Amino acid sequence: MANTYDDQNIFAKILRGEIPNNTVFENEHALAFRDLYPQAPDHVLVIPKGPYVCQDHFANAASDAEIVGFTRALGEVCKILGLADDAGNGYRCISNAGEDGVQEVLHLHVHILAGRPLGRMLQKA
Ligand code: DGP
Repeated sequence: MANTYDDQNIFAKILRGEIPNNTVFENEHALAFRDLYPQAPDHVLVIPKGPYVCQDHFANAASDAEIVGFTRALGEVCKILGLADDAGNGYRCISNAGEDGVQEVLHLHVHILAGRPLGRMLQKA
């Protein structure tokens, strides 16, 4: 999978302020906002501000500061949603990549889903 970043993707437009979003949290390296098509009562997307296509691209190419900032943002969103430190009933993080992962937006994003029983991790295709 080529990690060629297209800056016309929808999340790049959100980062540039060209499209509105429902922001939950923001720091220097990451933005978290509510998914437009929520699949659970809480469905937040956390994205890095840098041009990374997917999780492996980010993990291999981002700076340490970006990785820390992004990871801290995940933690802050869990706090904001009342999920951190064993509060709440748990949650699931999903990061889809590529064709088999059925990634629709080619800018790295981690889905945080919570607020209802989420079922088994995978269904048979
Ligand atoms: P994925 O299949 O993992 O690439 O998920 C992409 C998600 O992005 C999907 O759950 C719907 C969400 N999404 C698509 N367009 C927009 C948008 O313009 N705003 C927001 N907030 N979410 C969007």
